[in-house]
This record gives sequence, structure tokens and C-alpha cells, in this order.
Amino acid sequence: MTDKIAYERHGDVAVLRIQNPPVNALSHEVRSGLMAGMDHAEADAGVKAVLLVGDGRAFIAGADIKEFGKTPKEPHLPDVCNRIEASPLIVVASMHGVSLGGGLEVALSAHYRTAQPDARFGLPEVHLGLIPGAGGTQRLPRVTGVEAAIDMITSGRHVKAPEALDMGVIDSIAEGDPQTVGLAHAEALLAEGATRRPVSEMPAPPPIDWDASYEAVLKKGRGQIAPAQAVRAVQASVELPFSEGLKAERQMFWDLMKTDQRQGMIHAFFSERAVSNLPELKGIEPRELAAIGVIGGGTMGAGIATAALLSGLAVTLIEMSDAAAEAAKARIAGNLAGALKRGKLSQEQHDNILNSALSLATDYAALKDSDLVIEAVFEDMDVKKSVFGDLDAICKPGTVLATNTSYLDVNEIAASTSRPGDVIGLHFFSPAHVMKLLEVVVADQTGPDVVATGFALGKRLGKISVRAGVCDGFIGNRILSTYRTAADHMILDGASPYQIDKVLTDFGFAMGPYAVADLAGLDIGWAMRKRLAPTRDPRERVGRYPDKLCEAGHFGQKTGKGFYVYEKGQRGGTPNPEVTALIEAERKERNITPRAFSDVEIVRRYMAAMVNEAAKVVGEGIARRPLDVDMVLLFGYGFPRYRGGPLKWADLVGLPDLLADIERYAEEDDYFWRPAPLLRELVADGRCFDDLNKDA
Ligand code: T1G
Repeated sequence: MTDKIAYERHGDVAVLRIQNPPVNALSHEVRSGLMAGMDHAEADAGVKAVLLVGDGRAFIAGADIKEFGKTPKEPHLPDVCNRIEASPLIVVASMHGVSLGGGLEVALSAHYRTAQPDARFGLPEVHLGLIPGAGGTQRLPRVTGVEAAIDMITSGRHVKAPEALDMGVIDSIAEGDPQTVGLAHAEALLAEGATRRPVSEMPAPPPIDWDASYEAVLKKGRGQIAPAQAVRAVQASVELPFSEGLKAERQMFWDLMKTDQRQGMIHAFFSERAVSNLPELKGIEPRELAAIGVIGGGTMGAGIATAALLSGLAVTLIEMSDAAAEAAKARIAGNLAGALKRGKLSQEQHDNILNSALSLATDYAALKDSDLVIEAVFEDMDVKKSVFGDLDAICKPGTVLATNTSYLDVNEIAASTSRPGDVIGLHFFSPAHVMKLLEVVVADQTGPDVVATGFALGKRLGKISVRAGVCDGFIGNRILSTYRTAADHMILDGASPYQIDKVLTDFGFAMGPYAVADLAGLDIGWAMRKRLAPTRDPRERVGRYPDKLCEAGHFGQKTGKGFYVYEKGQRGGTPNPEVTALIEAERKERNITPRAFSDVEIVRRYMAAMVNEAAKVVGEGIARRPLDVDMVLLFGYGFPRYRGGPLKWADLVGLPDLLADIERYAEEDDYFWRPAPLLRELVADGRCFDDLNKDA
């Protein structure tokens, strides 16, 4: 065996204990150890049953993702599962924590399964661009039926123990030490003369309309291929003998292992963990965070307060008047009602939040003991400076003073206080209690422990926190502004907003840029254009027609009309014919002869602009690594996760061709298309963005 698998004899039961911290991933050593452990148990005289149990916090979290992309080593996991199932001994799995992917597949190859009440189960391979590859699509349907298996596998969701019991995934739930519980279960089975119960010998479940199920899953996946393939693998479990079904599953698994989607999703998996682990913060202690203050109870302030309250923090919310404070509390109550409905909190937690954790005030004196104060007041530098001046006077030494500004200069705000080292930007995304992205904006003088505190708050709030330097728009909004401009150029030159939106939703975005603009409110962009007017492209290459829409009071969804017309009670909108007329009029005014844009060209230009600006953001040190930009676009801007993020996408499509395209576009417009120095450097060195992630 290996040191990853401990062998213990308990009467006529042999225990194989998996010891591979932190989550018992099925590394090569673990797989080898399980094979050897089964041999050992079967050769151990008097052993009648084998108990599989995990050490530490989980049963088994799945195959070792760190081994993906490397040459797979025997024994392969399907062989380990078949070896366990084929044992002449009775095999019992006792599960706790998570049993995911290969971990659940190992459990399904046992003959009986018992679990802790808080145990969770899942086959989340689709979140890695894969399908279960060790019999999960063949065994799970035999215990749950086809529909439940397809739901669990194509969603990749975690199932809690009670539901798993109802589904037939486990046979019993018993509280206690997993090994003790497992041994009792094994001994009870032996006492009642239970026999082996290989899942593979259970009858295949009845068929469903496979094509209908496949099409429905394909549509829901918005371009993802793994979930739909999983339907075909489950179909094989019904239509083929078990051994043939296993082969079909294995083939589909390896076909998916070779896809860009698998590379994109594995990149996302590791990046979302790496992005908040900043080497420069190693050993830096964050400041105490027990009570925070929020200034401004509008949508953003109420959202931030909600996120903090849901994490267990006490919040003092400041508004200009009692009425405004009560209105803010009502917004928070509305947010909590949503969380209550989604089962994110109990009624008791809900009531405790509103009755004690949340305090309202109109006087800043109420913030004198706050550990951190974040303002979400009007986006005006004078207003922000006045707020920070007051906070500087009132808050105790060491209080972190944070701004939620989405584009104002955090250095200038910090300079308006006597303690610039305590000032930081915490840029939340609306709705702040739902969106996972948090940009931690580090000003020139922000102290390292204040940065650590920003990340500690983000972690506490369940956010994906990304370090950003100070510039206009930080990371996300700066890049958004560029790729949105690229789209606007294409509209003036002949494309329609509706073609662009369609092409980009086909690319995998949740919404196209014009539907997003309608959702956010066209008045926001209008205000931005007025603010940026002095620095705007002097050739006026961005259309004026959106201003005309705003001047007519059409701000998008909130007014019922923008790029789209929204009928009451209707999801989504229909193209607004006024927009098409405004665009045509503007082209005529500028003597632009519209030309056709292919869907391919639209994606290429849109993504080239996004990648080029992202390369500038990394090159200037505004983002620490390319993966930081990828996480911002994934968690704040609806970029399709199965593509890994814009810079992962760029690596996969090839930087040399992308740079060549940008240089060709620059021949027609060298004001907008200036190749990023970092992009040129990487192409010259034959490197890719991911090389920089590894170097950092
Ligand atoms: N392989 C390798 N490392 C893993 C891992 C895995 N499967 N799961 C987690 N880790 C590492 C993770 O990188 C981090 O490392 C540490 O464990 C703690 O994780 C054939 C092919 C288990 C719910 O997709 O969902 O089986 O950063 O920070 O929030 O059909 O990790 O400390 O160095 O996330 O408590 C299927 C993926 C694999 C599960 C724990 N399994 N993992 O969450 O901690 S494919 C999965 C998770 C497969 C078979 C197929 C979560 C978690 P570090 P963490 P957490």
C-alpha cells in the first residue's frame, strides 16, 4: 500500500483509511493504495468486509485535478472502482464532508453507503469541462433513475445527505465518527447475512426521450458541451451492457479532456483560488473586523450592508435622515427576504439581523467604534472628500476607511485625510449581496495590513477579491469601456446592436453589451460620456445616437425603452426601431457607408479590444497577473466560465494571430487600436499570458 492509505483490522472488517490532505484527492498514490488495500484485505484471513473511510475533513473530493493534463498513470480510476466493486468481500463506504466526482464514483463502486447528516455528494465534473470518467454516468442512474442522475450530473450540484438518501445514493444516515459509524454499519450487514450488492449488476433504468433531454441541456449550457455529453453517457448506461457503457463513458471523458473548455474551466478553478492569495500579504495580519459602518443606504450601500450582515458582521448604516435610513432598512429587508426564500438564512437569523445586527443612524458619531467604514455615497469627488474628512475626525485610530467608488481616484480621496495609509477602495458590483466580484483598490499609500483587511473582508463576505491598482475604471470597467467602444465603432460602420448582442450571447456571454446597458441604465453611460468628454476620441468615433435616446428619456429597462422595448411582465425586450433609425441617421450625417460584419469578425474585434486593454492593465501593474483579469471578467462581467477568461481565451486562440489582427485594425484606426506593449513582448518571446501567471 502507500502512506496515503492506512490499513486497520477491526474484527472481521478491514478499514482502508484515505489520508491525502487537504481533501483526499484521488492522486496516483491514493489509487495505488486502494488497489493494494483491497488485495491486502482479501488476503487477510477472516476478513469478511472492507470499510472505506476518509481522514480529515472529507471522504474524497474527487480525482486529483492537479494531475490533469499530465500523462495519466495506472491504476486508472475506473479500474480502481471496478476492482473495489468486484471484491468477494462486502464493501462499505462511510462518508462525511464532501464525496465529489471520483470520490462519489468510488463510493458507488462499494456495495453499501452510509453518511453523516451534513455530508454532501456530487458529480461536478461539468464545472471542469468534463463528465464523470470512472463509472459515475453508469452507476448513478442505476441507483437514482435517469432523470435524477441527469439533473445531478449536468448541474454538477452538491446534494445534501437527506436528499441523497431519498434518491438512493446512500442507504443510511448516522451521526458520529465516520469510521465508528461505518464499522457499525458493516457489522450490522454481516450480522443480517447481507450479500454483496454491486451497482453494476442492478438493472438499467427505463429510457427517456434522449434527444429532447440532450437538446434541453445543450441550450441551457449556452455553448458548454460537457453537460450535453453527459446525457449521451447516461443514455449509454441504459442502452449498452455495463462494460460497454463504461467504455463509451471513458471515450467521451477523454474526448472532453482534450477540449479548450476543459482547459478554460480548470484555469478558472485554480485561478479563483489563487487570485486572493497574494504573496505580498504572506504573514501580514489583517486588522480586527467585528463591526463595520456603511455610509449611504441606496442600492449599493444597502447591498453592501446586506452582504456584511449575512456574513455575521454588525453594521451601522448612516443616512442623511431618519426617513432615508428607514428606506435603506427596507431595501436591506427586501434583500434578506430574497436570501430567506433561497434558503440562504433562517427566519431566526433574518430577524436577528434586522432587530439587532443592523443599527441605523444619521450622525457619524455612531461610527466612532467601527473597525471599517465603507462609503457608498454619490459618485462625486467633492462629496467623497467631505465624507472622508468627517470620518477622519470621528473614527478611532486604525479604522479602515474604504470607498466603494467605481472610478474616482482613490489616491486623491486618501490625500484628503490625515491617514492615507488607512484608506482603500472596495469596489463592489451591484447587487453587492449577490455579485461575487470585489475589486480591492490599493492606493499608493494604502498600508499592507489595510490591504490584508480588504481581502479578509472579501473572504468573509464570500467574494472573489481581486487586487486592483488606481486608474480610471480600475480593472473591469476600464476594460469594459474599451470593448464596448469597439462594439460602438462596429455599429457606426454597419453592424446592429442586435446582431452584436446575439453573436456575443452565442459566444457564451449571459447578455450582450447593449442588453447589459439597458439593464444598468443608459443614463450611467451618458453621465460617463459627459465626464470623459474632454478625453474622448476627438474623431467622435463613438456614436452620439445613445445621447439622443437619453435626451428622450429612454434609459433602458427602468424606463421601458432603450436599445430594446420592454413590455410589462415580459422577459427580455424587442429591438427598438427608433434606435435603428437614429443609427442610420447618424451614419448619413457622417457620410458613413455601412458595411456588413460577419459574426466571426464581430467576436474577433470585440475580443481583440478586450484582450488588448487587459494586456495594458497587466502591463501597467493595475492587475497583478493575467489570471486576475480573467477572474474580474468571469465574476463581474458575465464572461463565459468555460472559456476561462479573456486572457486564457487569448492563449488558446494564439497570441501571434491576435496581435496580427490588432495591427491590421490599427492600420484603419491607430487611435483606438494601439497594440499593448505586453502583447508585443509575449509574442516576440514566444510566450503566453499563462506563463506570467506561473512567474508571479
Ligand atoms: N484535486 C486537487 N486539489 C483539490 C481538489 C481536487 N479534486 N479539490 C480541492 N483541491 C484543493 C484546492 O485546490 C485547495 O488547494 C484545497 O484543496 C482546498 O480547496 C474521474 C475526473 C472540495 C468543495 O471538482 O469543489 O473526479 O489552494 O480552497 O472551499 O470522474 O475544493 O489550498 O493549495 O476549494 O473548502 C471532481 C473540486 C474532480 C471538486 C473544498 N471534484 N473541489 O472547497 O476548499 S474531477 C471536484 C471543490 C473527477 C472523475 C473526475 C472544493 C471542495 P490550495 P478549497 P473549500
